[in-house]
Amino acid sequence: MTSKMTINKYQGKTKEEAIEKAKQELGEGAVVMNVKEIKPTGMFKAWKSSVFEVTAAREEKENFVDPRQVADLTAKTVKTLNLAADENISPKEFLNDRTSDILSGHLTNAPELHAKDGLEKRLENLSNILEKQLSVEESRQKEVKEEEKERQVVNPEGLQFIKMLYRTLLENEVNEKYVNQILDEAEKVMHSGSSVDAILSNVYQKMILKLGQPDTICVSGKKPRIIFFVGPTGVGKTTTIAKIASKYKLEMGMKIAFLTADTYRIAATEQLRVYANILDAPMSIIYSAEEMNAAIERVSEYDLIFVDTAGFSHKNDEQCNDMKKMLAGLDAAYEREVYLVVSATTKYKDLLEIADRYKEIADYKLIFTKLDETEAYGNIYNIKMYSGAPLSYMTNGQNVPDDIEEFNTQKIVKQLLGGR
Ligand SMILES: Nc1nc2c(ncn2[C@@H]2O[C@H](COP(=O)(O)OP(=O)(O)OP(=O)(O)O)[C@@H](O)[C@H]2O)c(=O)[nH]1
Ligand SMILES: [Mg+2]
Repeated sequence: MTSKMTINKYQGKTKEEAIEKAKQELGEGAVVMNVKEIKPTGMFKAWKSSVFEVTAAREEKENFVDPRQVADLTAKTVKTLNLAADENISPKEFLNDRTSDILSGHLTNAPELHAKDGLEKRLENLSNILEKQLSVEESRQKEVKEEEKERQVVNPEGLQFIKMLYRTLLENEVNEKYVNQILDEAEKVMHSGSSVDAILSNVYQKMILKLGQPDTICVSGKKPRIIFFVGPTGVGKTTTIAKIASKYKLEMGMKIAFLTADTYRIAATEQLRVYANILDAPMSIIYSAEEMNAAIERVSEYDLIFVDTAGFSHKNDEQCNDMKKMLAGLDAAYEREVYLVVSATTKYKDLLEIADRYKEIADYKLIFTKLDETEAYGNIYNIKMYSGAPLSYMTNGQNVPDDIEEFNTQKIVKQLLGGR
């Protein structure tokens, strides 16, 4: 599973311009690690504008990890850790510590708290750490000879730190197999001289790469673009449509229209109607794929057509089939995107089933809602890893249109690692 990583910095007048440059050089698989605004300095700073510097990376291997392979990996972790044994901390103790501390609730003793403060500070300062590590690692790579690499031993301080990261990730409900995978990969590139900062920046980079670059609505393609929102009941599909549609209409001046296939519940269509009226956008109610195509035909000169659907339980076969038919019935001339909307508060096991169920319907991108209702974002990581689907948006409240942003990978990874 080891892989080569290319990492570089790119500047632009805007964040988007810098990311574009990164994509040109690193390819579409480029992932943004960090965005820094460089404020002008010097005598004429008032006349100069900021420059945006983006640190982007690309890993030369597929992002998607088959969950079945992860099980193997977890088993392998034991072996890797044996190699990383240190005289002061035997690998066995270390491994046991990883889990037993959690189980026995020894999470909040004083030194641990102190260490956590340090972790939070480090995460706040992460862009500097990343930069420093970039140059340190470059020069080290040249120094370290191959056979030396094989004898890598992590120092006790490093091991303690890894243990703390392990606990923090578990506390944030990242599934244990993924936690092991992350730390296992990080341990492979560690050596006796690895500082705590080096470990942190390595783990951070690994996680960002795994989550991949967010993929939101494509507005440069053919018009009209049909955007479907599917997902379980009550997760926030209709609200999220209203938020996204508002942004495209009000901030980008696009022509938008709504369709709703949510005809199962009384008054379900009324909710979308209210938003359609506010945004002065046409809305049609559709009962079949034929009606959908006819309705799209009527607004075919529009940029984006948002399709709201009825939430249904992943256990409901009939509704699942109806949805499959509806999506499959879309006239092939139209370009479509499908977003699976899920709540960050849903239980891990249910999310796995939901991810599988909706895969039968279509390839989707993921939207996570209700981030304001939980502290533990581990499921975001878990479901991304399990489904391999791109991340797109995240929402954090009921306010339309404000409580939404493009998926902020850096922010989420920092939180998962114990930042605020
Ligand atoms: N706290 C919080 N509430 C949200 C968020 N997004 C949506 N909601 C609320 O969740 C509830 C359900 O939202 P809807 O948009 O109706 O959900 P839906 O998925 O369309 O529901 P159905 O159509 O019944 O399947 C509403 O009270 C929303 O205000 C969010 O990000 N945070
Ligand atoms: Mg709805």
